[in-house]
Amino acid sequence: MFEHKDPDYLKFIVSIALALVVLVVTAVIFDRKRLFSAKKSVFVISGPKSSGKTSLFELLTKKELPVLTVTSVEPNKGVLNLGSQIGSYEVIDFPGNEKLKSLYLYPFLKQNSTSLKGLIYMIDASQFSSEYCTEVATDLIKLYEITESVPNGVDFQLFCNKSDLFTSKKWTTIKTLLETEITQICKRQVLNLSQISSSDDQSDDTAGSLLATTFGDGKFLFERLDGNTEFAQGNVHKKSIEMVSNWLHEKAVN
Ligand SMILES: Nc1nc2c(ncn2[C@@H]2O[C@H](COP(=O)(O)OP(=O)(O)OP(=O)(O)O)[C@@H](O)[C@H]2O)c(=O)[nH]1
Ligand SMILES: [Mg+2]
Repeated sequence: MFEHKDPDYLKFIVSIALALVVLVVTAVIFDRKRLFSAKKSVFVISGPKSSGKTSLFELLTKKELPVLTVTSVEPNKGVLNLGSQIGSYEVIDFPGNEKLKSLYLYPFLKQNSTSLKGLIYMIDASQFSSEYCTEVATDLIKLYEITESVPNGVDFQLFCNKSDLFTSKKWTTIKTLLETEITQICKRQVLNLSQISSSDDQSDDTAGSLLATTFGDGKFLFERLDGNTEFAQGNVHKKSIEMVSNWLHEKAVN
């Protein structure tokens, strides 16, 4: 009797063992997938000096305005709590100083561009002179060269801060001025590169080719970027940041 049952018993043991092996292999594959698919969990705050980045960072992370801010000399990291249903995200406020951006911001973006939920770019709308416009346009080109190199790019919100000051420009005006300025800068870059490449075949034309894709009828348009760039305005001083909060919620759930 036992001689007839043994093979069945063995088959049963082998099936169980096989099922276990399949389970373990699936678990390993699933974990590897999780390891390699970057979790988008960081919001970055960037922009020119004194535009209000640290003030916004404190308001978002501590729900209150700082009594006094000084020029940041290193990034501020904090937790952005978007409620129990959405969860928490890391938020980093980078200093606006040019040298500090090269030290902290650009390397961070290059290493973490796939884990970025979005980037809030703060502008002081009350100081938007032609020099300030050139500074912002140049800075945005540098950022887009990094963020547009990842699939689907990175979403930006260009927050025009300090709307409480009577000299501040509307976001619609700022958007038009920036598109014109970025067009001019890119055209100059493309021209310079074509002059260099005619004398030096080894020249690198990534900046020109990347931004050339965002031109329509010879003009740069924010809408043509892979990442979505939205404009908003308000003022951190009076805690008028609904447009930032709405954008953060929208990006977090998507
Ligand atoms: N009027 C007005 N002032 C603001 C507003 N937001 C920030 N400020 C002031 O702008 C100044 C600079 O603010 P910060 O938050 O330190 O600016 P930042 O962008 O972090 O500057 P850096 O760290 O140097 O890059 C401070 O004196 C703030 O009080 C605003 O909405 N309206
Ligand atoms: Mg600061």
